[in-house]
Amino acid sequence: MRGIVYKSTGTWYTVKSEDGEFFECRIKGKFRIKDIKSTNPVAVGDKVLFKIEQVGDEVVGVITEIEDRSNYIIRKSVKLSKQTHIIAANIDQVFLIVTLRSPKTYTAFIDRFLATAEAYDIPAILLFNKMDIYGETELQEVFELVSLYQDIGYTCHCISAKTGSNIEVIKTAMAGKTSMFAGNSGVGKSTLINLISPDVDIKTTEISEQHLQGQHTTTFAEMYDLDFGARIIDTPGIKGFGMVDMDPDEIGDYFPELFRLKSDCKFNNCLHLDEPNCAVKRALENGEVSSSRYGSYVQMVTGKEDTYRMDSF
Ligand SMILES: Nc1nc2c(ncn2[C@@H]2O[C@H](COP(=O)(O)OP(=O)(O)OP(=O)(O)O)[C@@H](O)[C@H]2O)c(=O)[nH]1
Ligand SMILES: [Mg+2]
Ligand SMILES: [Zn+2]
Repeated sequence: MRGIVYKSTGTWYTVKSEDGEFFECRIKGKFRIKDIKSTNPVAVGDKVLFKIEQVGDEVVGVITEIEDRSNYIIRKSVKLSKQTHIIAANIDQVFLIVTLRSPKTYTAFIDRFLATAEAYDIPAILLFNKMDIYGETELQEVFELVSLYQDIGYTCHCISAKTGSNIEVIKTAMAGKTSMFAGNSGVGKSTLINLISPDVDIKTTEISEQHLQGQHTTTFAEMYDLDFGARIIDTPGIKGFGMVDMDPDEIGDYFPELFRLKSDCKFNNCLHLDEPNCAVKRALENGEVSSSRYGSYVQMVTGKEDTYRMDSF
């Protein structure tokens, strides 16, 4: 039988078959996934083959095979450990919820998130939430950000999870797909999910991870079916995606507007910092590349994200 993993505890996996029936499954044998040392071979979102076995009086599912993943997100299981934990796989899109106030979402956070999504190969969509509370200056700022990120190629929507404004657009974008929601604490993830699908009770980040800072305990994601034919993956305790280690020379590839300019730089390994005849620096000077984006890029390349990483991104 063929199915998708909706939940995992590390030993048991809840798999939904193509007929829509849920089975509690175990894994048989060893699964090796190329290039990654993972503490868990099967993750939420995985497409699997499984069979039903009779063990005594009990009927249990046994996962026998995992299909190739289109993408997956990981996090280190313990700080500094080489072992990684796969949080979820086969994600069609991720929505980053952004607010200008209560709380303020900084462009450094947005840019790091978007770069990580690029590295993971997951399409990202920006949702500017709490549109109902902004004054004129803030609205102006939202529109500038929308224009900035749309020009780069990201889809943006302005919404209010409180008034329901523009929510249909998001439901349409989600239909038939597996989505994730991310964003700082308080931006409205739970409110939005409750609005979209009132009968799904998702617990998002209720436990403060403060005391666990830097430790990164195992996080289990869970997938939910929404009534309009969408799937949503919830990853408690993660406001972004887990972590990816990026080499300084690949970070530029995850900023689409910088990547497009790279071939015009004098050096093909240009980091766009102090190299001569750099197309990115030129574009920055004439305003074609935004200074906030460039600033985020430099921050990431020069490794100033270490404190940020501690911040359970
Ligand atoms: N005015 C206004 N308030 C909102 C909107 N969306 C959410 N809120 C409020 O913002 C607060 C935080 O919303 P939550 O949905 O709990 O935020 P969250 O992103 O789930 O936060 P964590 O679970 O801590 O990660 C709540 O008081 C919501 O009522 C909105 O569009 N407009
Ligand atoms: Mg929440
Ligand atoms: Zn350059």
